Amino acid sequence: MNSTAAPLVGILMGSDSDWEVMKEAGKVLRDFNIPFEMTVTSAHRTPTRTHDYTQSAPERGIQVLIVGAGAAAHLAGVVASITDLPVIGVPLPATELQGMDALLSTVQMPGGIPVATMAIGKAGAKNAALMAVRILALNHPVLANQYQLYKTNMVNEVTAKHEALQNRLQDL
Ligand code: RP5
Repeated sequence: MNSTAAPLVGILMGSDSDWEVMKEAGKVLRDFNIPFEMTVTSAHRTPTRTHDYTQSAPERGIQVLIVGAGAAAHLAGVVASITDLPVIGVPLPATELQGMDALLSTVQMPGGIPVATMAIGKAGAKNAALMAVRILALNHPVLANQYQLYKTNMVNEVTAKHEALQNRLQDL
């Protein structure tokens, strides 16, 4: 894929304080050369901006939305209520509740408006991007091949870890 082409994925986050976690999604998309954009917008603080960004996303070529938010994290659900694009939610650990508040706010959608909710935090942000890769790969064979290679590399890494563990066992 051409990473400088028009963005296919939009990443929304409720605050700039979400950047440290949400950049993990950006890293994955960058590694797959998927063009993406990122924006800060809040369901509660900037509802009009959230509405306008989401409504204009399809006409700008966006095919998948990744939405990270912490606390009373309604952003992914609100976005999913505005658009028919697939919405992947990432609950963020922004308060003393360490993400449990955001997890429940994001995952407990009423029937009718789906949000594909990932794990809390960095693993969730990473998996959100990988889910976007899987969705886009349905119509981009090059991406499907890249994803197969990604999985092969993961298998090789685990095998290498197993072998390193055998060496450590010898030293017990
Ligand atoms: C949420 O509130 C944001 O997504 C963020 O995780 C959390 C705290 O935001 P700030 O007070 O740091 O701007 O809306």
